[in-house]
Amino acid sequence: MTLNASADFEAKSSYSFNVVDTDGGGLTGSKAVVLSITDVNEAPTVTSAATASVAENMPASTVVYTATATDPDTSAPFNTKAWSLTGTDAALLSIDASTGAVTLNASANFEAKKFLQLQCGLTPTAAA
Ligand SMILES: [Ca+2]
Ligand SMILES: [Ca+2]
Repeated sequence: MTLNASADFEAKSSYSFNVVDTDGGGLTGSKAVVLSITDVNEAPTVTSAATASVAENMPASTVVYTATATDPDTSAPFNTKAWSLTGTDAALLSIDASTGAVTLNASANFEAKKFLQLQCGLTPTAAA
């Protein structure tokens, strides 16, 4: 028995079918079978923009960017979000692990630094 197409847990979590054996005399035996699809973790996609801007000298608590992501998975822990920052200027900013809100650690000075580079990382949290 083989699948005609790759199984997708999110689209269909089980398949039901009957297997039938017919002997040379025309008699049959059959059994109803339920095939369960096991959920596999799929990677999230970060959907928020690649650029953002904020006026210089804004207070450090100003939210300068909000990270968003979609995840093909529909149940925890495979669909939970935990945001973190990496990249060149990650140390100058903070991200809220649950909301994805990015704030400056100190007020940005345009004359000192015109661009901050960061990369939003998303890692699934461990199963509870
Ligand atoms: Ca999945
Ligand atoms: Ca996932």
